[in-house]
Amino acid sequence: MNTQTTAAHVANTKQATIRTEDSKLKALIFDVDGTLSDTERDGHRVAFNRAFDEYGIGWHWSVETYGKLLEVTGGKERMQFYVEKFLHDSNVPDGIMERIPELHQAKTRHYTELLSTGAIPLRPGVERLINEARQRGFRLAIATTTTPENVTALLTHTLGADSISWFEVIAAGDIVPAKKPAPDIYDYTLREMKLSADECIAFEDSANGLLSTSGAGLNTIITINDYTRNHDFSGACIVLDQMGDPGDPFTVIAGEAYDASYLDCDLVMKLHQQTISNQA
Ligand code: XBP
Ligand code: MG
Repeated sequence: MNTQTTAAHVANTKQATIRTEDSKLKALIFDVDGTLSDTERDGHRVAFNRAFDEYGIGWHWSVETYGKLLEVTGGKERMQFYVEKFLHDSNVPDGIMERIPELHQAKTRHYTELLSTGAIPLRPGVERLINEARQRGFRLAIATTTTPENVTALLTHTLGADSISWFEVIAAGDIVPAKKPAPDIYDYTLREMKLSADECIAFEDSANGLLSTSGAGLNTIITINDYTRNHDFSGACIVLDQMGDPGDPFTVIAGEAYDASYLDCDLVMKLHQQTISNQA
């Protein structure tokens, strides 16, 4: 599509509402940590520290250190990265690498306990968008690096236990060999749903997430958070500070929001149509 056609298309898209049945979009695929909920700083980080205390190994991950550790996705992989890149050999507890799986189980226990207190809510607009997508017949899935129990606990304590069944695929954790930024978890989700990448749109919060979706050929809506606001999001459909809600508008960091002030299915369909037209 040439520049003129693209401009005309964008102008049309701006005015028109796309009917669900006219959109090629069939499914919405959500990342969890940082996207559905701000889980890292006050959830995962705290749970890691509680597990370290429980095991008496004397580690403590500050908010700042944890930001650096987020370069690596996956809790077990993150602990290995910490040992290899952050500790001097003399500070490495004996046999710690072999104990990482056990330490990680303790971390998962602390994390799910934290979620059960209701301490970690969904981000603005998430519940509204999911409800609207369900009403309008979009298929839903989750593609995340975190442990499956963590997803179940988050959904149960925010949207209710029934919400687990709203997602036809919950792809999580070690289900694939390579975690994000590898595309494996999104490739797996697409295969399970028997959908092509251009029939879906993904929601992510981080550069690792975007590398993963892009590797799977998916278009991606980014909502940043404090840990990811300086990441490189080139190639995303749009970059927002949050999904927003009526009365709680988003800020557009990059991209075209078609005069919307919060992310709803109409805007999601416009963003999807715009990007698949540009790619044609
Ligand atoms: C999320 C993660 C996760 C959590 C920890 O990445 O990196 O590893 O921090 O989860 P993304 P576990 O949002 O890109 O999927 O400890 O359960 O592995
Ligand atoms: Mg994330």
